[in-house]
Amino acid sequence: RESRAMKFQRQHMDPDGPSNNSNYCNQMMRRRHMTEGWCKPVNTFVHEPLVDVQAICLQGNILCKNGKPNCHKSSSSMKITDCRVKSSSEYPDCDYQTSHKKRHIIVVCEGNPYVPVHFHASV
Ligand code: T3P
Repeated sequence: RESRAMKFQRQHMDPDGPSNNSNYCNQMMRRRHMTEGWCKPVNTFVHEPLVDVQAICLQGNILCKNGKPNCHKSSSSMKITDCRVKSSSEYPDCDYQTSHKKRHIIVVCEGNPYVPVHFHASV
């Protein structure tokens, strides 16, 4: 079965992207299986090498909103794409707004090896 670390990579990693088109989120949310059963409302893809995203777990340790100490903020800003479902979207025709940004990202890390398992926010 899929580990939490593999799930993070499926949902949030696209190092070679983004392809330069406004359909990016519609294609990627489907291709990465986030439009099955529902349209996942918000999802961020990170366009940086996997090793650089994994390294965030060794950077800027911050308290998570739930009080746990395993949130980490990237020391540099990263290329990301936010996908947000449009209010007019109706399952199963999941329709997303695509927004390319450069932001610091906050991830939750877990396990041994200590790797990202959850995308928390961009700031
Ligand atoms: P996951 O836990 O599968 O990584 O917070 C609920 C979900 O929304 C969570 O999914 C992360 C995702 N999310 C983003 O991908 N980008 C964002 O900027 C925010 C706020 C949430």
